[in-house]
Amino acid sequence: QVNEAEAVVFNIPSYACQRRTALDNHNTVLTFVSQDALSLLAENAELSDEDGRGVAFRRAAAVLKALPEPVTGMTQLRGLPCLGGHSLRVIKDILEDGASGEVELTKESERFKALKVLTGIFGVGVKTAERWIREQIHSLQQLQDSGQTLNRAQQAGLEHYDDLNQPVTKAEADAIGEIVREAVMSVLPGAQITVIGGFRRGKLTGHDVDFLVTHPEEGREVGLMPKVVSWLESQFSALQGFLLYQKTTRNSYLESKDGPARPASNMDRFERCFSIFKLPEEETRGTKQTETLTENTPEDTCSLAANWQVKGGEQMKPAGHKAWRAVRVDLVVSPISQFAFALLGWTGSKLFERELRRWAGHEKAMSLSSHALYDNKQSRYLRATSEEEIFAHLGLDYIPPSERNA
Ligand code: DCP
Ligand code: MG
Repeated sequence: QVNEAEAVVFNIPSYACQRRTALDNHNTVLTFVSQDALSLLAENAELSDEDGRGVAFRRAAAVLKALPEPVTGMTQLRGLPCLGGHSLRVIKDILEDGASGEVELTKESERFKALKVLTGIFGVGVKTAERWIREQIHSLQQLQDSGQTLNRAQQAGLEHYDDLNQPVTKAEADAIGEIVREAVMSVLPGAQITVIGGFRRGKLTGHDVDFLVTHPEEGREVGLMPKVVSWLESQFSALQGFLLYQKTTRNSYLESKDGPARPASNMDRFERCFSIFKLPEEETRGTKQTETLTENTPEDTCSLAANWQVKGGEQMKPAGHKAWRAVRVDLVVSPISQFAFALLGWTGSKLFERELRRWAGHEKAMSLSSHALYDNKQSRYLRATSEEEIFAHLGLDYIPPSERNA
């Protein structure tokens, strides 16, 4: 029994919101492989509408990320939370053989590949993808040939498929941030804009860019989004970003029937805009190219003419190369009274958020949403004006955004 106890090398708490998970985890060599493996199995479960299994794999992957050093043998994993039999089998295979047969089979399965391709289209969820697969649609080409009716979001998603599946860089996120700031400030001076999601956690790339907008005076933020959208849509100059697609949903918090004891778990009711931005490329990498081009003599320019197109007499791009790229951008508007909850709820990671809500419910008899925190024992809402206060209400040590990368 003493040996058993000694075998527990790592001691980490069971909820991801009790742990610090940096982007750059200490456990890169071996667990990096198994982590990808577990994340892939999680993704496969989520794509198969098996959310329970998905979460189990996500939790297991997050435990590996939080370990202070690389795993070298299975005995080190004894006593760790969230590692079920299935996850342990996968890790064991990788430690012993360098790969997991199950993961390799999943990766290669036609169904998984088709689900990934089809749900990779903005506006297409698992249900739609499954329906298409039942109709023998496995690829974008087959989808186009099938004559399926696509909604506006899916049409935009298909049209900009390559751009939207290419990770957004930090530089691009910053450039989008400048455009959003200008738009918001033009229509509501004094508003505050905060980057949320993965970029707030310090990620260097993301699948989209997320922003939270508020105003220090409660109520001034009402109806902001349509004005921001109009401003963005009215900017058609080559140097300004504008919207390729947008869908705005208004704030429905007050009229919702969620009730304090059951706030909608991860659905929130803020005014929100799902959009696809048209980001001019010179916003992020133009300076360098312009410098090179201006150094060119007219003869150089002419000799390049076969491969380069002169546009408007000043812009030069490879022939057929567009001067912009499509980027997914999410805008959320929160009243200042709910700002701390919105900020915490929208910074992620998704698993960290899920674990915060599970901790609140199971360990503290509280209900946490992106709008509020309700104490079921005291039957009252707990106010907070900062994320630190919310962690304190929940009896958790404060974890900064950069360490919420569970
Ligand atoms: N979120 C939420 N409710 C939603 C959508 C998102 O609470 N309906 C939260 C959880 C996410 C964060 O907002 O962590 C941002 O969502 P993203 O899907 O953009 O996730 P990330 O920004 O973390 O990752 P990525 O880099 O892929 O964009
Ligand atoms: Mg994001």
